[in-house]
Order: sequence, then structure tokens, then C-alpha cells
Amino acid sequence: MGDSMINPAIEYDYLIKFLALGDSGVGKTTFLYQYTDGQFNPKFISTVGIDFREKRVVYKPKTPPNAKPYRIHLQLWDTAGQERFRSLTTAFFRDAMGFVLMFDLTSEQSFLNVRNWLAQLKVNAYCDDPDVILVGNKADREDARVVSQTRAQELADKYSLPYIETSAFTAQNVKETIESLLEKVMTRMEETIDKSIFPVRQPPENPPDAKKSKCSC
Ligand SMILES: Nc1nc2c(ncn2[C@@H]2O[C@H](COP(=O)(O)OP(=O)(O)OP(=O)(O)O)[C@@H](O)[C@H]2O)c(=O)[nH]1
Ligand SMILES: [Mg+2]
Repeated sequence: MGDSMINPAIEYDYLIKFLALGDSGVGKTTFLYQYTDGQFNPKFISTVGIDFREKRVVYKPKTPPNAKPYRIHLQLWDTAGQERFRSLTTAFFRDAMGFVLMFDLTSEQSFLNVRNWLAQLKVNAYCDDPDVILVGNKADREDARVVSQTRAQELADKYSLPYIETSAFTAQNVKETIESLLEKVMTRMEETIDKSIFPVRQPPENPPDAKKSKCSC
């Protein structure tokens, strides 16, 4: 996978929407900013409602070996973790194809709340079993860590989620998290095509809008 500058004139094959969720202060905005702009923002400006960032990437399917790469337009929805925005932010869950469920490795409460966020996802996402990656952020703050890797991995295993530890400060695993989620979402789309339930891949002669697609269960 590789990156490219966003130029609205350049065509793309798929519009993929991801959404970041988790308690206020866990680092969702900072993580997404690190991913799209390659920078760390030390200021905490709590997100009001919802925001989004965009990035173009190229996705190369694993099979067949000579598969043509896809041009992906990633829309990354950044939700407010604060309770007062809950009804607004959960309304956006339905439109997302993949989720970054984040907690803060230095905050026990944010880890305990992962179960509540999963319950919200179950009610509001596009299907019962959406693609989710559990992310323990602020891995650079090892001195302040209160959630061990073992505990987090146990929770992830319980819900059959992949677990990854990241740092929006050092950029550790930031790109890898999004790439891994993209891999899951694209694999699901390919499987759905194979079952001929949802015709996502369009022949090149179709008009550009017809190439945009939404994952569905
Ligand atoms: N050391 C360190 N600080 C981080 C990291 N990620 C975020 N922060 C800091 O944590 C604070 C909160 O980060 P935000 O990204 O604003 O948190 P948020 O999850 O978007 O919070 P809401 O918008 O309220 O839901 C900021 O001061 C960030 O600089 C990280 O990986 N390491
Ligand atoms: Mg935020």
C-alpha cells in the first residue's frame, strides 16, 4: 500500500469510510492527524460532535498474485468521545465500513468502557459483526501504563478482535492499524463479490460515481 496527495480530479476505485470511537482523550483525533499529516499534536482540543479527515491510498489485493491495485479514497470519521454527543456520533456508525475502537493504555476507565462502545457498535453499526480493530493508544507512555498488553489481548480475544498498540506521538503502528483495517474491509468486500451478493467491482467503462461503493452484510 502507498499514499498519494488528494486531488479531487483524480479518479478512484473505492470510497472507504472508517470511524474512530472511544472515550474522550484517548487520542482519536491525534491518531488520525498523525496518519493523514504525519505530525503529533500535543494540544487537547476535545472534538465537538464529529469531524473527518481524508487520505488516498493504493491497495494491492493479495490474490491473485497479478491483481490490479485499487485506488482507495479513505474517509476517516473522527467522533467525539464525550457523552453529550453520543446520539449524534452513534448516528454515523451506520455509514462506516470499519472501526478503530480506541482506549488509552494509561487510563483504566477508557479500557473498561471498551465493552460499552462495543455494545453501541452492535446496536448502531451496519451489521452485527462489523470490522473492528481494538487499539491501545499512548504506548510511548510506558511509565504511565495501567493496562497490560495481556489484559487487552484477553479482551480482544473474547470479542474476536485484532488488538494493536499504537502511539500517535511516535507514530508506532498508526499506519499499520489503518492498513490492517483496510485489508479486513477489502477482504470482506471481495468475499461478498465472490458470493455474487453485492457487485462492488465495476467494469472500467462504468461512470465514475458507479465505482463508489459501500460495504454491506
Ligand atoms: N503521549 C501521547 N499523547 C497522546 C497520544 N495520543 C494522543 N495524545 C494526547 O492526548 C490528548 C487527547 O488527544 P485527542 O486526540 O484530542 O483525544 P480524542 O480521543 O480525540 O478526544 P475527544 O475528541 O474528546 O473524543 C492530547 O493532548 C494528545 O496530544 C499518544 O499516543 N501519546
Ligand atoms: Mg477528538
